[in-house]
Amino acid sequence: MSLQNYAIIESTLREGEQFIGANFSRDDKIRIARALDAFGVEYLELTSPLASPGSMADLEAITGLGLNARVLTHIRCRIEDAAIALDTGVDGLDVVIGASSQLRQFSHGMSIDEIIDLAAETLTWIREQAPDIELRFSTEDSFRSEEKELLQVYLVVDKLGVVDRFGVADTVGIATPTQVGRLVDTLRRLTTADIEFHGHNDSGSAIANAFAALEAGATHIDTSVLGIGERNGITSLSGFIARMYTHDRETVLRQYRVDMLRDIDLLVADLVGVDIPFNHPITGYTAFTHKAGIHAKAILNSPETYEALRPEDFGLTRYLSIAHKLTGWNAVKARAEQLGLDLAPDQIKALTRHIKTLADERSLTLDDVDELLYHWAESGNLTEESSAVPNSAILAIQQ
Ligand code: HCA
Ligand code: CU
Repeated sequence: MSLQNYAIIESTLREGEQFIGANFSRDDKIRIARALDAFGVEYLELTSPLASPGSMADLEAITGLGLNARVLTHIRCRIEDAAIALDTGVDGLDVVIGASSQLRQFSHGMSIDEIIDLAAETLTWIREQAPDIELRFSTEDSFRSEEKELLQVYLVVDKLGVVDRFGVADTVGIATPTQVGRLVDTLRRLTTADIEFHGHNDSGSAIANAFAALEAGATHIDTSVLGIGERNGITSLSGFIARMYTHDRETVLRQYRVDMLRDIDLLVADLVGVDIPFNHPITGYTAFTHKAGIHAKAILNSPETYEALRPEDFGLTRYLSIAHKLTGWNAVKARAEQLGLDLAPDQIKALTRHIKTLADERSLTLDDVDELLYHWAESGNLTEESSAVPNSAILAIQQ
């Protein structure tokens, strides 16, 4: 059910602000918020108004934009924080408290009973003040917490009947998909609220863990653009979309403007001073490149042979790389046709062998291959042997 019906809580403006390179101005935040809203995320999560005077003003500016996305802010489990956050006009509060022994010992120093009392008091107070606000309660570091203690906290809060959603957080990025699935499943069986998953990527499992959470019945997934956040961040928006698209393309295309992803990733990459990683799902520059001759041949016949995602759905194009030793004659032929050159099949095959021999000796560019193609097309009956002597095309390659 929730694999077709989930919501994205886009946290570039909260978790993403905790990325080392992020220092968003109000204008930056508004640009990001508008872009994500146009893309179709259901929620935007923003930094707590208590973080700084500017954070409060930014939050008020964004709640005032009249976006379709619901605007949430992320606060500590304290009545003082909630009182200030409620005054900003947000649609919802994401309340968090650490429950792991590490956090209890080295962060806030509270026992489980104290955590339960504080959560009950704070959440009940918020619900009294704001009957219609969307209220989420989450525990930081859920996957290094004692499950028995964790459940004690969630069960008491659930009984209060004041929250709309529980969150679980893999704060240090160590959970496996199986562990995530198990905890989400347990919460789904024992509690009544929706379930949100927030996962860090320290061990590279953030996207898989988000999917496992949905499979087990979670309803909300936290993402950030390019995955930016503390350390190496959380589930990336493009990565999550790629994962959901390969599961159910129609739902994703109906729900989100996926053709905006590259511009959104570029916008945030630019603002935080990084490149889009070359291997980033969908938007990395190698995401739709094909190299080996065997792959190129199949791609030319039918792209889905080697593509689970269709680049055109994302407003992108595939790229066949042909200037290397692994090239194949079908790819070289396709390039000749693209250039409008008339070369016989034997010539194409001979030229392909020639390219491979050259590529064994030096790296080639597409321009080099194009020049050879033009040269062979002009010379008509050029053979491998006759082209092996220096000619203008080969000299050009040698430069
Ligand atoms: C942090 C907090 C958090 C909170 C996640 C949540 C985490 O450490 O900055 O509220 O669900 O990763 O635990 O981002
Ligand atoms: Cu986090």
